[in-house]
Amino acid sequence: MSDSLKREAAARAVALVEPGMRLGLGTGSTARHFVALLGERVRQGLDVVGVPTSEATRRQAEDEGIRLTTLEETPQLDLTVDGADEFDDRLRLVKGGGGALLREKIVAASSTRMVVIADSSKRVERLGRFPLPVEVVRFGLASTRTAVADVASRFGAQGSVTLRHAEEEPFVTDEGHFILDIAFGVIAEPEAMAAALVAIPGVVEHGLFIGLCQTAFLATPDGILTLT
Ligand code: ABF
Repeated sequence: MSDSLKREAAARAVALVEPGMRLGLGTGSTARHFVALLGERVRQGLDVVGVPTSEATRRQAEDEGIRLTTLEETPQLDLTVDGADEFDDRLRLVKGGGGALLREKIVAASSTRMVVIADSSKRVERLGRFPLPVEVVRFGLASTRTAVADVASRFGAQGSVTLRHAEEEPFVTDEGHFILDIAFGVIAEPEAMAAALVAIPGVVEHGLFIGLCQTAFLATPDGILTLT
């Protein structure tokens, strides 16, 4: 999907921003357009504050001149705009392909409204096409991985549970954790599986975002589609 379509979806989200808003700033190539377009409006005088969901977004927002805050200073946000790896028509999302799922989920859960911006290739009938990221603490990795694999197979995983790597080394998140990616195919019962995953002691979070997103702006070759 072309970058200009992603930018159009981002532009729809920027149009929702009002003066004084407290914003969650997402991560990824689509959210990057949102931060860039927001930066343009800020330089035209729009006064907002933002909480970035990753160090990458923090750097971009600082370069754009967007005033930043933290959830300590600003625990309640008005609007979070973020990308997704896949989503269904009930606006259940899988996120975390970029490795920022933990901060993304904390920020989304602290927001009155979450808007997803994505290209239409991310829309699926049933979740599970994209491997589900699960953020885990480093201690006890082998035990946690076994427990995650047990849950995954109970909920229909067809493939493996893989420790994510970046350039030969295990990938480490902004919060200092590892990520396990579960190859599913189809996630049979997302809600029940989410509950089973968080019940494992070494699991910090998973990439299923359920009940957090109210609106999606989808870039399609025919224009922007809004899902609510
Ligand atoms: C973040 O960036 C993630 O949760 C998701 O992994 C990814 C989507 O990126 P893109 O917009 O580049 O497809 O939102």
